Amino acid sequence: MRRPGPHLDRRLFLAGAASLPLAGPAFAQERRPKPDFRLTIAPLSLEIAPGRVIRTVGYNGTVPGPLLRVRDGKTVTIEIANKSRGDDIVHWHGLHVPAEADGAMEEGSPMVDAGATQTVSFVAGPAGTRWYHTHAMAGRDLTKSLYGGQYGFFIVDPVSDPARYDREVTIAMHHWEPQFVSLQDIRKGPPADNGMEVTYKSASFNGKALGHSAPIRVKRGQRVLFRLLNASATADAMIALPHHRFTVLAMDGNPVPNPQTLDMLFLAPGERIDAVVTMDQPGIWIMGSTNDAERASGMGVVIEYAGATGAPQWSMAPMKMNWDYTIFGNPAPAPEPDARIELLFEKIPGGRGGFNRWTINGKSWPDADPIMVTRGKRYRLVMHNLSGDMHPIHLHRHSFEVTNFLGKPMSGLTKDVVALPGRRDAEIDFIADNPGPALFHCHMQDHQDFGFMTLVKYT
Ligand SMILES: [Cu+2]
Repeated sequence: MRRPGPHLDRRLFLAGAASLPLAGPAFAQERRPKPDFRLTIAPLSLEIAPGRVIRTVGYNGTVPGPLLRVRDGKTVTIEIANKSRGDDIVHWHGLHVPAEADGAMEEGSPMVDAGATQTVSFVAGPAGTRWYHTHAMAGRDLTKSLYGGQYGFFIVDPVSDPARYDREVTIAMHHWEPQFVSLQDIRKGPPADNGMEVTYKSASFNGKALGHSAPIRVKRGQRVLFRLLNASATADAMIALPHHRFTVLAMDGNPVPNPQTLDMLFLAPGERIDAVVTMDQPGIWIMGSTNDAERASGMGVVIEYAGATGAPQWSMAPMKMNWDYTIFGNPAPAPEPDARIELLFEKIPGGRGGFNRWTINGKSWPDADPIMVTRGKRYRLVMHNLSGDMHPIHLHRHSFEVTNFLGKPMSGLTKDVVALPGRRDAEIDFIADNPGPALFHCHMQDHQDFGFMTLVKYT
């Protein structure tokens, strides 16, 4: 009896070796192109202030994650390595990408399993301040999804940019150390049946609490473009820079028809504002939340003029501002849509210690009725917020035009998140121009996780 010995082994080996030259070119073709960007999802310790360490998860060891920047129309390839303990997914917020690449499991994009690597490729666009963030679910786990540090800017540069500014500063705002509280404990006289809400102990601009990052150093006369992003899971932001004014050029990355110059800016979770500030008040200033307690918890950054000395100043009389999108658009009504779709948003109170649920036309995700559309048609979503809470409404893979805000018709303002105040109505139009399922949801992490979500589906 012959035993299969080294001889046979060598033959097998040689056969394998002999085939290598043939397999070589095919193998080379199968190799993935070198990615333009690599994102590694991994746990990290973020020191927002000396001794104040947040244990969280982020991209490439930083919070925010790296700035990804590409030219409009370029095909971009991104390799995502998930070195965290949980399955995750990265969403390209505001980009018009196919459903498979969008980073939303509800649309059928694949999760990045814990320990796995995934390569995603898409054509970048439209131009503007976009961002990327985890689209995992958090539910009751306040360490997950956007409660943590998985967010970053994704800037798509226009093919030609008339740059009306001297320099650019990106600021991603975030709130940290979330905790569930009963609304009954933080406010007086709310309905007793309301469920848990989320509050935060600390906040940051670009991952650092106010006073603990290098100041933004400016020179007199400089025009600074701030690209602001509210990357908070659930908290809105009202921002000011005392004695300076913001000229709003773009919202959610899209140029506004009527740039406005304002003392304060409001950003709901998910929203971006591009605003230019002319630096004409030498000194050392705090740019930050208009809410004193929130600023004290870290929400701000120091702006320092060259040659100025002294402590950073915050000098602003408390102001109330009703944020109104209509001033950035045109008063003329938008063209009539092909169809109007009525959407009612309601809260099912969770009761003390419970969780509120959210419904769209009476149903929560995953039972909510899809919004059915036909390619090429223009749809108007007529939204009625029957709850007392503000909802930043977001549509994936499409932009929309705000066509009515709080009863006022308007046109020309293109966004991908619209903050709909409690017990008010708004209308948004979109062209069904990107077939495949597209997620429509509230950007409040706790609202979307508890039912406030449905899909736009193409017939
Ligand atoms: Cu909401």
